[in-house]
Amino acid sequence: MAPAEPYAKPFEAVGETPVFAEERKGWKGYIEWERYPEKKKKAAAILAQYDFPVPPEFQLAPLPDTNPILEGVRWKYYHYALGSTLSELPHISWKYVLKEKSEDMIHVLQFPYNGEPPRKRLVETAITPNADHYVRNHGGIPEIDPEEYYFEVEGMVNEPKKITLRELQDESKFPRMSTTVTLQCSGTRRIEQINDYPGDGDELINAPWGEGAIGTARYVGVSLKKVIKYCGGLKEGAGNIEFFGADTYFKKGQVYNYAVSVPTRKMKINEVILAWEMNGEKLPAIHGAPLRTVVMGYIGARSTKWLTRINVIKDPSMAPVQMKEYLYYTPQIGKHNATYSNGFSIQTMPVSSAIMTPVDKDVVIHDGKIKMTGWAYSGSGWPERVEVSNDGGGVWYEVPYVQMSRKYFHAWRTWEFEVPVDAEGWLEFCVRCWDNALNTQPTFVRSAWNWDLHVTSSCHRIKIYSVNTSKPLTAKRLKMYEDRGVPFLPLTRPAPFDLETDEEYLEEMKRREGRDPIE
Ligand SMILES: Nc1nc2c(c(=O)[nH]1)N[C@H]1C(S)=C(S)[C@@H](COP(=O)(O)O)O[C@H]1N2
Ligand SMILES: [Mo]
Repeated sequence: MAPAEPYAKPFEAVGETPVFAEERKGWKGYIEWERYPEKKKKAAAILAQYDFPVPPEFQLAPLPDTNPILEGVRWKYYHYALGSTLSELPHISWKYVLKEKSEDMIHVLQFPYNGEPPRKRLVETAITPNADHYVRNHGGIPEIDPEEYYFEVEGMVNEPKKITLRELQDESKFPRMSTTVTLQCSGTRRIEQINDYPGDGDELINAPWGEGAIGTARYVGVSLKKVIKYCGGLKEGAGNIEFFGADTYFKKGQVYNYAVSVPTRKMKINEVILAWEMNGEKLPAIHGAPLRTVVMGYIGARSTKWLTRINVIKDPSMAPVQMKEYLYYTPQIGKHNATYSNGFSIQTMPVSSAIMTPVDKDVVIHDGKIKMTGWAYSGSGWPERVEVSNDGGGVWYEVPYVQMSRKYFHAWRTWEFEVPVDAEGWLEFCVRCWDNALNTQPTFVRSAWNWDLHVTSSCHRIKIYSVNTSKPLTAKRLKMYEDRGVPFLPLTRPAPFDLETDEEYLEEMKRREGRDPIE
């Protein structure tokens, strides 16, 4: 790996000066960029003075065996470079990780924070405890006093307004809504694409997610439709709704606030909620407190945290996260012919699923059935059937519906299943989900590999070493290990005893008529 570039200037010196002021009283870490083009220019000029460290190579090289797996040095330096309003954010954000997340999270990226829970625990409950819900941030975590909180609604609405949290929570003005929703990052299971064929690393590291960048919670809030109505409804020609977050985002030397958009249709069918409560608790800071959007069935990226502004526009947002990222390319498109317009813009999450236990490369001792657990999800419907194969996708077994968690319009189903297994040795298991419209999943990672490494929705595969004790010889051999106190693992260690006595061998050979025919 090439050493990081030397820094042209000492960042600490710059980091102590408040070059850019806080935008609002009671808000910490929020610089408004989108309303002030001059300020954006100034920030770009500051950033241009430095040689920032290059992102580490983590795709062509093995992933570091550390937790956090990746640190995000470059992104920290972006924040240091812009002065004291942002320079403390890497530190503050990490404090929230320690405070609000489970101790054993897999910290895929330290800053901006990206983390997923341990595989086994994620599917123990159909509703994910807040402390275990994955987190995907593009910047630092702003600290916002709920008493000082408001968001603006503007653009193609008849009566633009500022709405405080208190007002939004006033039930005489806005009826409440509560829905169980699965959020899934479109980068979920990216590591499988990387392992087969590396792709775009992106500047904000395209995190090497496993199967845990998905979580389910019950959110309470107000339907965006009610808020738009309160603002006098849409103006003629309104087509999309843009959401802005308070966090600062960087792309090719420019600064932005996090921003994305969804079609107005999504609001009209009550599939966008402005939420302040998650699983009966106040929305945690790391998940967007005091208020975030939750967009049902769409990739997690559209569910904007630390909401500052709702802007109704005609066409989809031209903010980088909407226009330049979350694109899905065909196999004819690679690094050197990808553009922003020639990829799909990923909005609705396709059907996907994963086996969470056992995990890849496990050695499993069983008596003819291996218990598996996992999840299944569809952004455009709900999982109707889950199937597991024990031979890499030839024969599929249906998971009985009683072993799947209940159906919701907008959430995953967790499942468990005892898969019949006869063979010994390495077996490839895979899972696929069918949703209510009979959509299912591509068979191999290769069938769906794409340069941007999004949406790894092919059948999730794991290799398991099967040790089947319903076979008398296997049961006997395991007993030999036990009786002699010989460790069973690692699998590759040779057995320190004979597999058969000479007498047993000769007797068996006689029964088999010897090695060769007699005549
Ligand atoms: N303001 C803001 N909103 C954001 C993001 C962000 O970085 N900033 N990340 C998005 C992405 S890519 C995902 S997958 C989800 C993750 O939500 P969670 O961290 O609450 O699980 O938040 C989305 N909303
Ligand atoms: Mo995401």
